[in-house]
Amino acid sequence: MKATAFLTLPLLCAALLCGEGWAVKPGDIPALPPGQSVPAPKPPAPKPPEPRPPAPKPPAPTPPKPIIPAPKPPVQPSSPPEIVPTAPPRPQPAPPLLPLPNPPAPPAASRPSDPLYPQQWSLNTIGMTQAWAQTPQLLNRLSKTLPIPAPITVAVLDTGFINSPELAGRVVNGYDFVHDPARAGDGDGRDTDASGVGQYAYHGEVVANIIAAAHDGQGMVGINPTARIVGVRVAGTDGLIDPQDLADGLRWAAGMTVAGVPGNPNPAKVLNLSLFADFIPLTGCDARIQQAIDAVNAKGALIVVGAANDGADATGYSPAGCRGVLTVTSATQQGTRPEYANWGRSVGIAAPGGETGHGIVVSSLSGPGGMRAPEGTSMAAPHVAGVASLLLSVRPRLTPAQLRSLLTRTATPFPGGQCDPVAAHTCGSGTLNAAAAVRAALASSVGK
Ligand SMILES: [Ca+2]
Ligand SMILES: [Ca+2]
Repeated sequence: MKATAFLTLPLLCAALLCGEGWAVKPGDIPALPPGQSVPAPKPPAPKPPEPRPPAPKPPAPTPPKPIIPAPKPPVQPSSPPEIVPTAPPRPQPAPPLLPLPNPPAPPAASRPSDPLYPQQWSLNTIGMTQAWAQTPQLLNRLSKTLPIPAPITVAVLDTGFINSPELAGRVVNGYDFVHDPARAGDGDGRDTDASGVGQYAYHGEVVANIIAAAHDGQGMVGINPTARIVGVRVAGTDGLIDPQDLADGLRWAAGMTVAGVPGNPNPAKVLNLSLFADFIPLTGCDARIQQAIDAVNAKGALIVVGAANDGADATGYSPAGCRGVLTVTSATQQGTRPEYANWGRSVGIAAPGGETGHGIVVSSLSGPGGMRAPEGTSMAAPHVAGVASLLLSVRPRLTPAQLRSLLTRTATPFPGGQCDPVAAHTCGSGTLNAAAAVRAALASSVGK
């Protein structure tokens, strides 16, 4: 393994930015799959002040609701019942002057019936209901009542591909870039099967679900339920990321050539990186990663990056401290910086990332009861990536720079103008505001 790999040794969760608190609710330590132990990710290294799950207790997945609701007829289109105009009883011949009983109906799916939705507080925080209401053509896609926009492809560079039912038919097994067989856990180095392996495989799954989970009356809802996900594996079973694997994965995800690797038939317009590599010492952006970022930007794809969970300046991290990425830190529901969240001038925007006892509720095949509630900047970044994909759905020609601008200038200001009492601990321009971002995009023809 190359020298840089040593730099990626600390905690897995550090590399993956998962903050480790995957069971967020008080007293809710989920039972791990057999043979696993609670991710006590951190070896020696400088352990971030990350919030730890409360004392272990038997799995009592807080969510009152079952994840997988009563069996539904298999092929039921997820179109919201309300929307799909149940053939309105023919309007009378004479156009009534009085408004019809049902007003111009808020777009059907803007109020999903998925059982975890009421617990997905982060979606309210960023104004998703209002954002969806402005994009009815997306949510009505399955009902075929409106023109179908071309789906936007988002690459999730992470622990790999998981065939989540939330992404049925919209998730692609990308490529396994983990070159080191000793860390890959699948018996070889790079190969065409990007399937997640090991106890951290869920990480890429939940990130993808935050971005694109179906509004199908089951589990959770995603930010852009029409997006397509390409699962690109860059993290080993140890959860760590080798800089060269990441650099190659970045290029491939955007559709560029990587020696020895078949081309990506599904080039992405948005890349989500809830991770970092090369972080000890924190010397700043790795040159290989910066070059890959520059190439991806030139190709016209936006790179969204988690700021990491060390409660430190994100500038030293790769890729959080690199040029040309949109670095996302976590904000609480109140718009303040959770202790674990990195900060500083390289951070462009904040988004909900969860806190101890108040995590980001997600569907997860391997989670207790089919759900988890992790926290960390790993969860904040995909909120931004999801909204970016929504913006591209309505304005497909927006450039990475235009997307960054739209997202940051429409953000909700922090209370009192600061996310943290310490002035230097900045969190970007504010907290992600999906409703305002979509409104601004639709108000302009830029990128149309
Ligand atoms: Ca492999
Ligand atoms: Ca769902």
